[in-house]
This record gives sequence, structure tokens and C-alpha cells, in this order.
Amino acid sequence: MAVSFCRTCEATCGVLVEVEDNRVLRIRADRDHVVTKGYSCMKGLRFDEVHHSPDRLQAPIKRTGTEWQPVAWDDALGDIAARMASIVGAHGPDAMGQFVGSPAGANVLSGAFRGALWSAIGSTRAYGTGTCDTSNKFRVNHEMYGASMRLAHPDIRRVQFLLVLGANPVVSGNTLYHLPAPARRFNDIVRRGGRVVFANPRRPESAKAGEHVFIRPDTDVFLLAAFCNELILQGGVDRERIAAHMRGFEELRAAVEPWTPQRQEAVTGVSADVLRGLVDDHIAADGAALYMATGVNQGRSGSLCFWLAEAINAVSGNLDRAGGTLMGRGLYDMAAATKDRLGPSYDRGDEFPTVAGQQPAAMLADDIESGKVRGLIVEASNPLLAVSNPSGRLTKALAKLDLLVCIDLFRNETGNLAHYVLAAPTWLERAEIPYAIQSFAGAMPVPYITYSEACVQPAPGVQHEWWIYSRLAEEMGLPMPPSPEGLIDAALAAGGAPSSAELVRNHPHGLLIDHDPAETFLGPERVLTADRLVDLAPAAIVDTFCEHADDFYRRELADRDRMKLIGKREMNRINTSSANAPGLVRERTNFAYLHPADAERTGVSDGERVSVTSEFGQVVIPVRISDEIMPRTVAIPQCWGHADADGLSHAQDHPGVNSNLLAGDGPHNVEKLSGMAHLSGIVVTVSKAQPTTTLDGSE
Ligand SMILES: Nc1nc2c(c(=O)[nH]1)N[C@H]1C(S)=C(S)[C@@H](COP(=O)(O)OP(=O)(O)OC[C@H]3O[C@@H](n4cnc5c(=O)[nH]c(N)nc54)[C@H](O)[C@@H]3O)O[C@H]1N2
Ligand SMILES: Nc1nc2c(c(=O)[nH]1)N[C@H]1C(S)=C(S)[C@@H](COP(=O)(O)OP(=O)(O)OC[C@H]3O[C@@H](n4cnc5c(=O)[nH]c(N)nc54)[C@H](O)[C@@H]3O)O[C@H]1N2
Ligand code: SF4
Ligand SMILES: [Mo]
Repeated sequence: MAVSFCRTCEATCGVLVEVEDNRVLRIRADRDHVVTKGYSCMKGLRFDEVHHSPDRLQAPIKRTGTEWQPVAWDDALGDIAARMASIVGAHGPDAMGQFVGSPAGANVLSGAFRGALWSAIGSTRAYGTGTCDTSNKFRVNHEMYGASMRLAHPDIRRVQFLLVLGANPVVSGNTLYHLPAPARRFNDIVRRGGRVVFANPRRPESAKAGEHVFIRPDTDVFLLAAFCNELILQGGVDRERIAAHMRGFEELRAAVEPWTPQRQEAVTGVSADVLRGLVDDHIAADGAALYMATGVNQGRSGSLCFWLAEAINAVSGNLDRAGGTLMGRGLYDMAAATKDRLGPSYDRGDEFPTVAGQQPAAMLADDIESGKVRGLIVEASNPLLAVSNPSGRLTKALAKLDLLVCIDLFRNETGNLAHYVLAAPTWLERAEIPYAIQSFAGAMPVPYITYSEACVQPAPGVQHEWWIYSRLAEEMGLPMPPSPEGLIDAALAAGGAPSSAELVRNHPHGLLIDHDPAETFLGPERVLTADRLVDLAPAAIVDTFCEHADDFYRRELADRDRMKLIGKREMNRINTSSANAPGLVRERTNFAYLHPADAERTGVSDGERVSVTSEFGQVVIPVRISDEIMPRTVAIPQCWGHADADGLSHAQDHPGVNSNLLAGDGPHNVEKLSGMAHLSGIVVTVSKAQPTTTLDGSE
């Protein structure tokens, strides 16, 4: 029996792994884990189906035409390194790109070695699906607090009023905020007389505890601006704290002044009275917090929204206050250590910043078409399905690369276009500490540290990502640390934590570290802006808001009667990663969720098919009718569309439809402040599909 933790989502639940002859027999929840205490979900408990899938790669494979053959590591890496060198030689280092997906975030060593290889090459060309989930937060943190990784989180144990926008932690396990067993936490707030309100175009599972308010997709910026304005007008500001620790209050006040509760109502659908009630309760509460995540991040104004939410938390005196939002400490000050490296930089030479080390995924097709990118290594990602792929534009672009290499457990849809797919281990085969973001930035209500040995050994033909990057460096004659020996222990030691061996021996279920205390953040030590004040009105952000808010508003008014597309995370799927697990995925397709009134207007009944068309593409998909969706909204679970996945046999039998064929890419569909892709709140039309229409929309 191995004691470990699941790395399938950010909840990083403690698990017990039964192993026999290097095979995983069963994964169970670990009731003794110091924080997750037996909480888990099917995606983690059934991860053995991913791990032992008959489709898993046992060795690297090479494509010749449409044929795939196993290949020796030395041959594969020798050829890949030679091709990388020739791309760099002919077109410069930035022609060689990397693209990382979300599972890579859990892989502590791969990041270090990938980063070292790209530095040695001299390339800044790094893309990732971080620009599909949370780059806006990093940009705003940098502007307001002086470092991308200064990340506040609600003090969930004490908060009395919590407004959650665009997150569904009960299904997602959350992101950039460690919150296992969220339903219990939300229930506790209600039980102690507090209020939890979810603003969401769909009544989310999380709202079973607390209340729900429908908000029209991609209009949160107006609600937040009016919230901030009303809060200031009602006197809900802490003048003393502002004077002592913040700057820019007057600019903030002036920026939000035009936004009244009535004005926002016309586009958000949230009545002025409901909004005023939220503000009143926020002011009255003994500790209040606003929290937002991907549903808002992926709109057109993710950075503006996060700025407003953080500004509200700050001016109301709730930032760094018990029951408000806290800036966790983590083991060591990762935010300070990475301040310069992970701040926004304009090394692309255009208007889009690299944020937290990532360039916009939704610019990749443009960058390939214009010849800026000639080679790409994709680690732990499936961009064809996960990223904006308007009518298959990204698919066509990736097929043009001189070199495409995927490092993955499987040959996924993106892998089908690759020259090589290199076989990587699962988290069960890695020794690790949990996500850097949680352990080190400390965005966790109950901070702890844990270490897991590898539960099983990888097959002989499977190699760790760090090893792959080291070997590529060696083949290219570039300097690189030869092995990761001691790296994790050095990180633990830097934070004064016990060694990995001691953690395994004495604290197998995790070791609690100090609780996040309140009132330790504001002041000259941890606020990292030049003058050590929280900037309530960073120029880049306020200027963007003042310049564009009226235009956005007019467009929302004009589009008020049109349908908008949002995503939907499902309990049994994690992005595209679990699509091949038979015990998890039983439906043959995803569905378009429609409000009964929209279904009636469209003339479809449950199970019938609709065509969903945006300015960028069209899909045909069966309908589920539900009053959990607000009118004029269609929700389609993302990261489906496996019809071509002959490397994922179960997924190919349960293909569904890729909603990201409807998302736009290129400069007009990327948020300028942060490089975030516009994936939620896309204007579409929905019509009844002709019986002869095929799944890709052709007649
Ligand atoms: N089961 C499962 N868990 C996952 C994942 C998964 O695929 N499946 N993916 C993982 C990943 S990579 C991430 S980043 C996290 C994300 O974690 P979350 O950010 O919690 O993501 P979602 O569960 O999609 O919640 C987003 C919510 O926003 C709502 N929404 C959509 N548009 C808008 C809008 O314009 N305004 C507002 N106010 N709400 C909106 C949606 O209805 C949805 O309920 O989840 C992780 N966990
Ligand atoms: N419309 C819409 N689109 C979205 C979203 C949305 O809400 N709406 N959400 C976005 C978000 S938040 C994200 S993060 C992306 C997710 O998209 P990605 O980050 O690309 O993640 P996955 O699609 O799960 O692809 C992960 C790949 O990594 C492989 N893998 C799993 N574990 C490992 C490992 O340990 N090592 C290696 N080498 N490979 C591994 C899997 O087999 C799979 O092929 O999708 C984004 N796309
Ligand atoms: S909630 Fe996330 S970390 Fe926990 S078992 Fe499920 S997938 Fe794994
Ligand atoms: Mo994500």
C-alpha cells in the first residue's frame, strides 16, 4: 500500500494506492490525510484506468506518413535534437517553441528542466493552456501587489459573505486556490449565519449550499464596476487602511463612478435591487470576499474583472483581514523569488505580453502561419481540442510545422499530427511534492506539505520528462543539470521543511504548517510594488477599462437577444485527459444544454440535434433541456471531439463534439492585458439541425 496524493486536479487529495507486482490494483481516498481527510472523486479513484489503459504508450513512436512505429529513444532524441538545432540555426531560437498543458503544472521537475533547456536554447517561445485559464490573475497580481504569484484567497474558515463568480468548485476542485471538500466549506458558511452567492449563467452544483444569481455570460465587468461604485457610495470603504497601504483610490473611484446598479442591470440581467442587496450584505458582514475563476477569466475582460474584484476586497478593508482574503505564506516566498521572471514581458514584439512565462495559446496558429514558429514540443496537452481552433485552423497550422513532438501518456488528437510522440509516466510513477502553486504560494486555507514516492515504476520504454529534456540538451551540446537528484529536497530545505525522507517516514499523510494568519501582508515587507503600496488603479488596467467599457457595454446591449456559448465542466471528465477511461465516460457524446424557452423557440426537444454557429465555425450536437441554464445561453462541455482519436480507443467510441471549433483566435480574440483566450460568452446562433447534417456541420 502506497500513501500518495492524486495529481489529476488541484485538490491534490490524499490517496492510498494498492500495488501488486508493480501494478496498481486500486486507488482509495486517504481518510488520514491532514487536510483532504477522505475527500476524493471518481476521476482520482479511477485513474488506474488511465494508468493501465491498453492504449498507453510503452515506448516512443515515430510517424511515417500515417503509419506509427516504435522507435529507440536514442534514435528519436538524436533526430529531434538535430531538427531543433537546424530550426534554431536557420530561423533563430524563438522559432523553437514549447506548449504545456495543465497536467504539466503538477510535474515539479519537468518545469525546471524544460525551462533550463529553453534558456539554453535562448528561446522565449513558450505557450500554454495557462492562457486558457488564469493568466489574467497573474497580470493583475503583478500590477496590484508587485508579483504575479502574490495570490490572495478567501479566508474560507471565517468569511461571512462570499460572492463567487465563474467558478464551480464542487465539480472542478478549484483552480489557484486549494479547496478540497468545497461543499462542506460552503455549507459551514451558511450554517454560521453567513451568505454564499454564486453569480453564474448556469445554476452550478456548488450552489446547493448557498444562493445563485443568474448573470448573462461575459458581462461580469459591469456588475463588478457597479458593485465597486455602490460600495464606495454606501461608505463601505476602510479609509484608514487605504491611506496607510494603498494608492490610486481616487482613480478607482472615478473609473467606476459611471457604473450604477441600474445601468449594469440592462446587460447583466442581475437586477439593481439584487446587486444593492449584495453590496449591503457585503458591507454588513464581519468578513467578506469576492472570488472568481475560469468562467470570468475566459471572457473578454478577465483582467478588468479580476482587478475590480481585488479592488473591492481591498478598499472594503477585507484584504489581509480575518474573514476576508488572505495572502498565504507558503514554505518560502515564491512570489518574491519569481517576481522578475514571471512578470509580464513584451518579448513577442507585439501587443501581447508573456504572462507567468506563457505566451497566448490563441496566437499559436497566427505565429505558425507567419513563420515565427517552426518547431514545437507539446508536453501534457491537447491543444487541438482544448484551445480555440476556429473551424480547424489550429489543426491546419500544426500540420505545417517542420517539427512537432508530443510528450504524453497517449497519442492524442494533437499527437496524430506529430512527428514523434514520446512516452511519459503518469503521476503514479513520479516522486513529488504537490503543485508548486499550492505549497509555495500558499493559496490554501489550511497549508500543509507532503511528499510522495513513486507508487509504481514506469515501463522500461517510458521516460520522465526531465530526462527527455536533459537528453535533448546533451544531444544539442547545451548545458543542463544531469539529474534532478536533490532538487526537491533543496526546495523543502529552503522552506525549513523536513526532508523528503523524513516526510515519508514521519508524516506520510501530510504535515500541517502554520495557519495563514491575517494582517501579515499589507505593509512594506510583502507588498512588492515599487512604493510598497497596493495599487488600486494600475494605469494599464484602468486605462483599458476607461477606454473600452462604453464600447463593450454598447455591444452587449446590441447583442442582448442573441445566444451566448459557455463551457461546462463535468464531474467525470478532466479536460481531455480522462476521455479514454471507460469507467468514467459512458455517454457517447456531450450535449448542448438549453433553457426550455430557447429549446421551444428553436423547435427542438430533448435529444434532438441543433447546429450551433459562431462567426468562427459550426458544430452539430444533441440537446439537453434544462432550467439550470439561463435563457439565451447554451452550455457545451468543452474538451470533447475525439472522432479522429485512433490512439484513444474508448474516446474515439465516445467522441462528442469539439466546442472550441466555435472559438476565435488571433489578435481580436485574445485579451490584450494578459493573453487570455476568449473561450466563454461567445455569441452564437442555435438552430434545429437538418436530419442530414453531419457532425462537422456539412450537409
Ligand atoms: N471535473 C473536472 N474538474 C476540473 C476540470 C475538468 O475538466 N473537470 N478542469 C480543471 C481545470 S484545468 C481548471 S482550470 C479548473 C477550473 O475550475 P473552475 O474555474 O471552477 O471551472 P468551472 O467548473 O468550469 O466553473 C466555471 C463556471 O463559470 C460559469 N461561467 C461561464 N461563463 C461565465 C461568465 O461569463 N460569468 C460568470 N459569472 N460565470 C460564468 C460556468 O457556468 C461554470 O459554472 O477545473 C479543474 N478541475
Ligand atoms: N471552451 C473551453 N475550452 C477550454 C476550457 C473551458 O473552460 N472552455 N478550459 C481550458 C482550460 S482551464 C485548460 S487547463 C485546458 C486543458 O487542456 P490541456 O491543458 O491541454 O489538458 P488536457 O486536454 O487534459 O490534455 C492533457 C494531455 O496530457 C496528457 N497527460 C496527462 N498526464 C500527463 C503526465 O503526467 N505527463 C504527460 N507528459 N502527459 C500527461 C493527457 O494524456 C492529455 O493528452 O482546456 C482549456 N479549454
Ligand atoms: S478531486 Fe481532484 S485531486 Fe481529488 S481525487 Fe478527484 S481528481 Fe483527484
Ligand atoms: Mo485549466
